[in-house]
Amino acid sequence: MPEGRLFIGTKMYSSWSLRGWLAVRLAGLEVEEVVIPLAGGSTEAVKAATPAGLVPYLEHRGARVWESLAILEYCAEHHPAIWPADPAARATARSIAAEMHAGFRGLRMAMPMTILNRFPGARRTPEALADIARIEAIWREALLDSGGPFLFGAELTGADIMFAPVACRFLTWQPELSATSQAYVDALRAHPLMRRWYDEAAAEPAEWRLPKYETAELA
Ligand SMILES: N[C@@H](CCC(=O)N[C@@H](CS)C(=O)NCC(=O)O)C(=O)O
Repeated sequence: MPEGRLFIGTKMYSSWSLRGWLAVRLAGLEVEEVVIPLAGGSTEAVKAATPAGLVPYLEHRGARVWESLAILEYCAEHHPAIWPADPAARATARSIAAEMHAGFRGLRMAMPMTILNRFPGARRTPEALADIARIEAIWREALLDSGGPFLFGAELTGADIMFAPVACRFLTWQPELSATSQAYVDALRAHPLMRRWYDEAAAEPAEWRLPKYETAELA
């Protein structure tokens, strides 16, 4: 019997939904999944179903949670292993998760998540490349400390969840990456929950495709 609902957008495109979904699935919350096809901004069905007009949005045992970082924290209350056990590592993990949540607009604007497509080498804007350099520095430092394959060791944490859509973007747009970053992207892609998300995205109806995310050309 489901204990609530998780509202998300089109799996092909909705990067924030992927974060909320990974957290909820990793925590094992029993919720019904409501997938709303996105219209490319201001989707009426999203506005009608969610407090902030954005997905992801979680309802669980009377709690109403929106914003992906808040959903991550809610899930961590049910599944503490979402954050590293060591307090110093946990502080770093929360810092980089917050940095991802608040920033990297250059990357997000130039290289949207469109996971069924491959556009190698396209849209390497200066702003995107600057963001990628910072992301690679974050990953390098964490992976060096932890030994990988995930940022804080053997298990997926909230920091990995926040960067999972970045791995999707890198698989599509294929900017030049260090061997360390590429290995991390491949580890994320191989995680069972990511495999499930990609499979479910591939099964979405063709009518949900949005032309602006199906091309390497900038509008
Ligand atoms: N800060 C929000 C961002 C959520 C967001 O921008 N979601 C997009 C989809 S990826 C959305 O709902 N857009 C409205 C729409 O497409 O109608 C979060 O962390 O959850």
